[in-house]
Amino acid sequence: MPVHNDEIAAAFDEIADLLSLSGENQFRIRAYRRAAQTLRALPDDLAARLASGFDPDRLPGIGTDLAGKIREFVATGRCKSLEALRRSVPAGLRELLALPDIGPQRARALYEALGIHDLADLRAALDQQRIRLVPHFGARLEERLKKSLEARGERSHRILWSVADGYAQGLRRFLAAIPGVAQVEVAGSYRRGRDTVGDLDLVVAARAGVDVDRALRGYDEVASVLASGRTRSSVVLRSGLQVDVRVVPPASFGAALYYFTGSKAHNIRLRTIAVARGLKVNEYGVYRGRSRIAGETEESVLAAVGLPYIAPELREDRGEFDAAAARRLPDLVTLAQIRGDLHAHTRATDGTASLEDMVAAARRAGLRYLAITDHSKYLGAVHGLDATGLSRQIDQIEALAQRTRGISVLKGIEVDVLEDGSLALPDPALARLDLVVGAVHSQFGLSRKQQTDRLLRALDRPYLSVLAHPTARLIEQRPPIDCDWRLVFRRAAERPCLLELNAQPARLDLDDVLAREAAANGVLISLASDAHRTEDFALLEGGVRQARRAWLSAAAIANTRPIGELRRLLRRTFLK
Ligand code: DGT
Ligand code: CA
Ligand code: CA
Repeated sequence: MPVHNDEIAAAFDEIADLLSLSGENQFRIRAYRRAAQTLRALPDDLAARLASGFDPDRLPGIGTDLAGKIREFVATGRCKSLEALRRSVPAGLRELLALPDIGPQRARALYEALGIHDLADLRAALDQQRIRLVPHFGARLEERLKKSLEARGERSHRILWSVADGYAQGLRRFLAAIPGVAQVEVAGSYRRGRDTVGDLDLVVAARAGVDVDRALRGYDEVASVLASGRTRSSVVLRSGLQVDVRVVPPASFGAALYYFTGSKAHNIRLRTIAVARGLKVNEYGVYRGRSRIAGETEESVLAAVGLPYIAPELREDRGEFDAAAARRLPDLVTLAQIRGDLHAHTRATDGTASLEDMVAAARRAGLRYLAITDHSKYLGAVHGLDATGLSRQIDQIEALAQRTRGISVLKGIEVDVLEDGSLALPDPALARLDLVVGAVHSQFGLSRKQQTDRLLRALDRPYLSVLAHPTARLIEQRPPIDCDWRLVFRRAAERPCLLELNAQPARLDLDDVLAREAAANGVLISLASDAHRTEDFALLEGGVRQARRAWLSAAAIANTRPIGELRRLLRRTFLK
């Protein structure tokens, strides 16, 4: 069986985790982490390269020792030293590292003080309030751990919005084609634009007598049927995704769409408001006594309780009713308002397309400006640019900008924010750029204090225009870094430095809650694709969805500005 890069990378990450749990020195641990990153970023399978005589120690950050392990893994599918480590460290201890507040030191402290071996032990200790007894832990950390454990349970079977979208579109088309079906919408968390989706909820308006349930059971992706009936069906697709379908008469479509869009908390609040006005709301309409006064459209439902339209992205019971009642709902940003993109890669580092092709693709996507921000040298995962490489790219961009019409090309870099908050390239190398995008790509597990200091120090560097994907989370794969965001937001606002809302589907970072808080603290947002391929500018749409969930209007987003204004803004981010 061929061994894929991902599997070797996962083994190296596991070794790094286990080494850190056994208190091994940081240098060795980092070497494994960097090697894992390198492997994940390779465009082709290393096993195939080895077969044709390639020596893995020619890869950046991979020395003889790691090269030997790669060869062993490719040849035998195993890694003996990993197996030895697994025997010496309790298996479940590594699970603890997946929690945002727990790094190796805390995991070991829990193990030594309370004999906590795994998440189940942790859960029990939390229930018994024993965690606060461990030195340096305390009741507040206990509370946070409880929350992240709950969030984890909820998260484990959620899929990315972008993945759900593939299923949703197919289902919508299928249901819409059933004779007698008037309207179909995908509701639930999908419609609210949450970054992950638990299951899909579709609302169908159909004439009486149309058997939507039977048609659905004939959909070729259906693996099993959970519930079946005239008005509601639930099925599970082959992928494991659950789909709930509700069928209502056309006159109730708005009310049903409203009800099944949720969120639950939003619905409950709406019902309370209705009750205070002597009305009743359910999935069939709004009622005064027995008479139905609204329900055909969502607007009619809200109007019946005296409110203007509330966009689905806002329906989380996070203040939208008060804002609606005061007629102060935000004028939410739209994709059409995004004029440019401040984060994109080319083949010069880990992108797949040339500078020229990326710029042409951005123009085709309707953008008026594009910043090229390839990686700096430090990140072991890719062939990053050093000062000389960057200088050469700057020349290329200037030459290209000269002969390009219809789109402005900005000179940038995505430079690593190192552990001490310094940047991976010296200031003079950055001075010729239009913008500097800083990003954390390593040392995700630092304590809250260390991580906050790191970002605050980065924000004191003379050249820093944008902090990219600030929390460094990867949905379902890596928790956000721990940080006192309020301090970072305040510093970013006064400096100024933009904070990014990265539109990669697994990042969507800042998330909705933090992006809203950042904007409330006066921070301007860069809504960026982080494109690595020419197709990636389409990802901006998902970023806009998250921005809308964050209550952002065009004014809160830097790259809705015309190029002249944007350039002035970027110049202010350079402190000298
Ligand atoms: P998910 O599937 O976990 O990503 O999240 P949702 O929001 O799609 O939740 P889901 O699929 O359980 O239900 C879809 C919508 O139906 C939900 O957002 C609001 C509505 N709903 C479900 N259960 C209740 C309920 O008990 N009360 C009220 N008022 N609404 C509910
Ligand atoms: Ca759902
Ligand atoms: Ca559902």
